[in-house]
Amino acid sequence: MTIRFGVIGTGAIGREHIKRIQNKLSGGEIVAVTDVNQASAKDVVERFELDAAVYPDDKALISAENVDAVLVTSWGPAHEASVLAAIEAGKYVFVEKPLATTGEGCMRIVEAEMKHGKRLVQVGFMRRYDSGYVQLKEAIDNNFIGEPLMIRCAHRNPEVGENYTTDMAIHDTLIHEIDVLHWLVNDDYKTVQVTYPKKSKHALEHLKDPQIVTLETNGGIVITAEIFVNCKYGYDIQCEVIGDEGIVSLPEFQSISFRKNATFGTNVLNDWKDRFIDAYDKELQDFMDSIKKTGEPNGPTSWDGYIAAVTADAAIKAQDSGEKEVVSLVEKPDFYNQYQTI
Ligand code: NAI
Ligand code: ISE
Repeated sequence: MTIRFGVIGTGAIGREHIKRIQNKLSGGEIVAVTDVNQASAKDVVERFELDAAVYPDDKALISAENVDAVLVTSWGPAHEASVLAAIEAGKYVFVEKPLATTGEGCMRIVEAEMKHGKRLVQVGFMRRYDSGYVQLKEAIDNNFIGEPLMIRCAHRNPEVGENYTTDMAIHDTLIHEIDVLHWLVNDDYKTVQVTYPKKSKHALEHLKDPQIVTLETNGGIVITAEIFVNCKYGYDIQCEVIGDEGIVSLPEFQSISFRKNATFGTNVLNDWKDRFIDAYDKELQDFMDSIKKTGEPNGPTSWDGYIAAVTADAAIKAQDSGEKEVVSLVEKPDFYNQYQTI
């Protein structure tokens, strides 16, 4: 059985996912595409030589009979409407982060999925598939460092465009840490606070950069996450978990080291597309394999998307207030307790 995908949003990551489904992974094909920029959708079909129809909008694509699964790779604010329409039509959905841009939006998706009666949605929190984070999780779960007490991490991009705003540091960038860190330590967040160090001279006038986000979990773990999206030197993801018996750190991206011109060095990547390339492959392969095997996806759920969005909402509030803001989640519905996601 081949899973026939319809793609909503043929920008940067839409194109990456189309290429991997079409040329690299097994069991899927692209049969439909749409984009508010129709020229982009047509360009993708020609450029990648797809045997795919171009639809005028998401609704038309979702209702196409030959579309089994919808890949939502449009801008974050457009995700909710497409995901809800896909659930309504009973189609599988792989949606890039964020599931929706607010906790309320994610809750509407959670409710629609529960009403449908079985899982249809997987959220693109690909770090859970990254071998470095998987090794960290194994070490923590096996008590290798005792009880985790603190986590220090950094999410650095070389630069961002002028459309990138201060709140995007949370719902577009930090959202990856928000998801992966509570999964790492099997805990939920209690509070969040944001502080602003001295501003980088490379940040545009409207953007506060860098930012330091402090998260506290219900179990008392304190996490400090630096978000620095104009760091200039490269794309760099750091994570160190400090326990009462030792410390574990995320492995660096694998690269040759070199000795040259009186320097000992190693390369740093420049682009998110390369840093988690294996994880993107694995998450989509798992989505297809799991649907074929069990009839449902296996990766991060709508509930995971909800947790991330509620935490992001509190962090955005904390950006303005400067105070410690409470992260208040509703009780997890039984529907999602039955799923042992990765
Ligand atoms: P992009 O701007 O390159 O592409 C988005 C595309 O969606 C554009 O072509 C735009 O015209 C189209 N679009 C917007 N609204 C639409 C709608 N209602 N219907 C159809 N098409 C629509 O953005 P990019 O970087 O590809 O990001 C897309 C999504 O993927 C975002 O949610 C972003 O957060 C996420 N993302 C995830 C990454 C990851 O590491 N998992 C990395 C980069 C992006
Ligand atoms: C982008 O949308 C991503 O998801 C990247 O992983 C992240 O590093 C970047 O800051 C976001 O804008």
